[in-house]
Amino acid sequence: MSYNTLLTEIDAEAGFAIITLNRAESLNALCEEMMNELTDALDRFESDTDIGCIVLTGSKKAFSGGADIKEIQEKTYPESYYEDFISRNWERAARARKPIVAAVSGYAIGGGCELALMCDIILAADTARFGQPEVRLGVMPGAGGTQRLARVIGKSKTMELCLTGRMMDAEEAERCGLVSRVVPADDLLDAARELARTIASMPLAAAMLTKEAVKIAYETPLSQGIQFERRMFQSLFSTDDQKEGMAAYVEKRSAHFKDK
Ligand code: CO8
Repeated sequence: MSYNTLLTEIDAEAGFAIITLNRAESLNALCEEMMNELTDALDRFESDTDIGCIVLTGSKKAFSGGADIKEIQEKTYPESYYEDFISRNWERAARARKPIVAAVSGYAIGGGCELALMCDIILAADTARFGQPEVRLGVMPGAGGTQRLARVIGKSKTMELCLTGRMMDAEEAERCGLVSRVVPADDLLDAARELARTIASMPLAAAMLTKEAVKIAYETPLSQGIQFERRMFQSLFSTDDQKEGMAAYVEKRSAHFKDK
């Protein structure tokens, strides 16, 4: 499958896919076509049972500079409301059931930062810069920024970033828990591939249920989250991979998972 705004690649041996945002001339501004194509690519990789993890990345200069300002600048409020374009194709990454790693080099700002926040793990190059500058355009974050960012880095820093449009660098992003790790820019893709390879080698049901349970932590009160986690944990005892994983541990050998 080929796209106008994305490049895709599958590592069949390791069981992961890479989606590269590919509008470098506009710093990967997230136009409607790109969001539709991203939705399509995610649908495709999610339904491929040989794929256990997806990497989403951009160019060296920009993961993404945000929503395509040139495309949306003339929209009126009724158009924006009736078309509901944000709900239509922007939340696909957030609905993904397989783990997604965002590999961020350069700018991840506005909708670009929000897209990274929809992923499960953000791996940052030392050149990465994150921010929500929408207020400077007379708008505000519209794809989850005020909500997801606040849950991840807390109220005060979210307020500061959203109210001033200030960008933070990779080091600050790691310090406040936005990114899992910072690596030298030249090593970013190798590090993302290695991470995806490791995740994809895990038993698929265990990995997907783990992801679902961690996400629930952001959406429910603690008591409900704990209950959900317990049910997911119990359900994994119905899988062959649980039997194999535990037997391998007890017998001091490597596990051979069926479903990965
Ligand atoms: N939209 C459209 N074009 C863009 C965008 C963007 N978000 N970002 C960069 N570009 C274009 C520039 O216009 C320029 O094009 P051209 O060469 O034709 O002039 C090209 O990319 C290169 O950019 P710069 O020359 O500006 O590069 P610099 O290195 O000088 O600056 C910056 C990099 C600081 C990232 C700068 O490009 C910038 O400030 N970009 C805009 C960032 C921004 O405000 N993003 C927020 C957009 S609003 C948003 O994301 C809301 C999301 C909510 C959901 C949306 C649903 C649709």
